[in-house]
Amino acid sequence: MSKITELAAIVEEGLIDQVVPAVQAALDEGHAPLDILNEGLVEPINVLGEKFRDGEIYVPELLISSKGMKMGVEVIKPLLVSGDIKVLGKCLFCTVEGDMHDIGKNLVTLLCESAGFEIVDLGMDAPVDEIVEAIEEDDSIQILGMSAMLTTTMYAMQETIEALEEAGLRDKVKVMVGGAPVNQDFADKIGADGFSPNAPAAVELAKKLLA
Ligand code: B1M
Repeated sequence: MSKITELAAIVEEGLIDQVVPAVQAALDEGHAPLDILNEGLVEPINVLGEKFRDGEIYVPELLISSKGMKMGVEVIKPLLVSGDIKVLGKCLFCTVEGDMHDIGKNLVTLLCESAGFEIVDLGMDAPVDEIVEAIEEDDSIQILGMSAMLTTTMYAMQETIEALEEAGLRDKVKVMVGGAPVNQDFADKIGADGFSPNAPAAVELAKKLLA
């Protein structure tokens, strides 16, 4: 069994004390940091997502494994983010109001940062007013990226775009959206500038929006 497979099993089983040594073991075995991230840390969360949907596991198991994944990402992060890359632009990222899912948003943030974007991260459950205020106060922000994972919270993206319009700030930033319930049709409907289905595609979209 490869060290990445072992890591994935550790994250899935929620054995969080073993995550950091297992990430190190996968690195020592010669695996690329991005492969360790995708196959060893994100994939087990996807597997758990299906088990959660099917009622095989509950919120506490998800929380423990999510925590384990984050611990692993902290080890990988410095290896993905190089110190001497050209700054491509500045993005404000958040998960929208009422939504506590930040794993996907953190991955998008991590990959955009490692591609060369400067990031302001408002975290999860970000109130509309706080987003608008942050954009108003920082002239260098060029992209607003919003993540939503619940069908009930995705409409906060629309509210945010409307609030930006009301504040006369809509033309100041490009707006990109993502998250499991979001798709291109929804992005078009709410007047976003772009949608991406995953983190690597989000990096390409951010580059395209600023081209
Ligand atoms: Co929640 N949850 N959850 N949950 N949870 C889902 C989303 C759900 C689909 C599970 C299910 O029922 N099958 C369901 C939503 C149903 C719906 O709305 N239709 C659900 C539910 C119901 C809930 C609660 C209501 C459960 C409860 O309390 N009864 C509750 C809500 C809390 C709240 O937000 N107010 C809740 C809580 C939680 C935890 C806290 C336990 C935990 C989150 C921990 C955390 O994030 N810190 C959690 C988790 C882990 C999930 C699942 C299992 C996994 C989500 C995840 O992290 N996936 C999820 C089921 C699923 O999606 N399979 C589920 C891995 C991640 C890498 O993928 O986030 O999709 P994802 O991100 C991708 C893309 O979407 C995209 O790129 C990312 C990387 O490739 N992307 C972007 C994301 N944001 C982007 C932004 C961009 C571009 C691309 O541009 C800006």
